[in-house]
Amino acid sequence: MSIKAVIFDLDGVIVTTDDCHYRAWKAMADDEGIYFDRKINDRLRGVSRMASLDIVLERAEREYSNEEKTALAKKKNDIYVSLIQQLTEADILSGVMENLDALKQGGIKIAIGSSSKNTPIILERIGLSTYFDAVSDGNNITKSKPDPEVFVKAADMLGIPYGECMIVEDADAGIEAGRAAGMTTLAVGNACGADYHSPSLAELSLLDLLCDIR
Ligand code: B16
Ligand code: MG
Repeated sequence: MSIKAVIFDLDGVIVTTDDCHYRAWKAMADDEGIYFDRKINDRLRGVSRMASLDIVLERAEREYSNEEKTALAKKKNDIYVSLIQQLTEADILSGVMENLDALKQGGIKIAIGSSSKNTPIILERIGLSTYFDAVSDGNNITKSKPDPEVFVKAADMLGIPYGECMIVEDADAGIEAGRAAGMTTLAVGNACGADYHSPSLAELSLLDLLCDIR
């Protein structure tokens, strides 16, 4: 098998936190009188908190100072963190645990590669804090997806060459990041530009796919 490790995005691939992000941004935008909908929210997938805020503020009727932006990002995050306290193992997406267990049994390393600074809270809430071989997230990177940094750091933690890693993503920015890292890419859902696509992990045996890739 030429792929030795699979690096998973978190929001939208492992767990259903994407709706919590939407509700938190929507509450913040409504308070400011800024138009925000699910189509705009889709542009925030995989994008860092501050870069996401800049996208939300495209619809604002005035300029915001850096201090105001920091306060708005904190306000959104406070709402988001309160929402994700409700997460449980039941919020792990369908097909995820079956695939993760099979990869582990097949000797494939597994890691998280997420832009989110809230990754440790989310993994703790869903009972997977110690499950992955490596966790690379928004707390150990300086550049967000589509920069490859988060995936490169995950591969370095695992000690696996980039060309022997596959990334699994739900966001265009994440697929771009994986490609920039020289990794094989699998898109779940609507993300574009990947080597492989699947509607979700419930429809796919990742281990079988890796065996097919020579
Ligand atoms: P936070 P992922 C990303 O996570 C989300 O898709 C994106 O919507 C969010 O803005 C970003 O994390 C930062 O999250 O505000 O919690 O640090 O998809 O890369 O797992
Ligand atoms: Mg995602």
